[in-house]
Amino acid sequence: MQTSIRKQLLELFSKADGGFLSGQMISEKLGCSRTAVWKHIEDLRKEGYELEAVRRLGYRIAQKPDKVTANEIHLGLETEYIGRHIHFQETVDSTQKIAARLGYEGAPEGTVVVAEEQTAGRGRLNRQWYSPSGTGIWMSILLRPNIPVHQAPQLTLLAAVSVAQAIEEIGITVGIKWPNDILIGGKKAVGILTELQADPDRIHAVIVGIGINVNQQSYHFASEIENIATSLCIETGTHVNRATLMQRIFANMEKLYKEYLQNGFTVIKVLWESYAISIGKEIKARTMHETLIGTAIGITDDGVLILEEKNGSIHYIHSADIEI
Ligand code: BT5
Repeated sequence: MQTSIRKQLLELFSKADGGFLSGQMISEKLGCSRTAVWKHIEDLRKEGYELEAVRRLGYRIAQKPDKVTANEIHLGLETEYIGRHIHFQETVDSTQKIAARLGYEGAPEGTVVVAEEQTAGRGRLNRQWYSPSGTGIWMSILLRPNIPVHQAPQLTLLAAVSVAQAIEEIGITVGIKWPNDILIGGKKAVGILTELQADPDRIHAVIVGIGINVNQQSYHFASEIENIATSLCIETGTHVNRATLMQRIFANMEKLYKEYLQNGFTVIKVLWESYAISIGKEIKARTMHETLIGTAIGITDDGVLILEEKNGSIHYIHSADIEI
């Protein structure tokens, strides 16, 4: 099917929001015959769409295919700019790398790079991030906030809240472990990695990389992580549509991001704290230079973790691995 016709057809279905569209109406809007409409519908079926056809009512999309291509994400997307430009590739080394290139090339704010599979997905400090094909959401979101460089870590927390909200919307209780892990029942389901393109005094782009285990079963996990990782499917017992979840994340994120740019970090901080599982607890924080044990007493307005040792000394932690 020509991509432009397919796009127009999907847009019509998107506007119908799960309702029926008559064959007559589709043929008028697309400027093609009823037979051509039927062919286009068959092509969509071949792509994995479940289309219901009812006499006199027409067609409606009962189920989108579980792919994370631009079409699937755009169908029903409610945002103004996050997710409006999708760069999809079946397999990539790392979506962060592609987003970084697009960032330098001037891609607009809200551009999303997403892949079905990453062969060299990475976490902080170049740690490996397992990203097997077709099971998770492996994406990088490009933002261009006009904020001081030192405030950029706040965007990791903002991203974590957007994802936490979207997962809660499908009925799962989550907790956020500072700064970037979303845990379900103590196991990691989401990791977030924020990288910057900046001069000392100006941010050009923030690339928020988000990895979400969605439809993996336990046997999909590599042995190194099988005891520490979980997926949304394992937790709910049902398959979760990834494109729909991405749309919810983009909608939440855009709302929070607008609030953040207008009114600062306060609201995000309060929301983040409502999910935080490390605050008020005894933690071990491994930084690049030392290991500290103490109570996590909160985060600063810049998103920095505050740890109080038994002797009362206070430490401000910008980056560390936390054990609770
Ligand atoms: C993170 O790092 O948690 C950030 C992960 C960010 C991944 C996304 S995917 C899209 C974008 N493109 C990329 O290349 N990266 C981003 P960190 O806090 O350093 O945690 C890494 C650790 O998490 C590893 O050392 C493993 O122990 C564990 N891990 C690796 N893969 C995992 C998975 N799929 N699920 C749960 N835990 C995992």
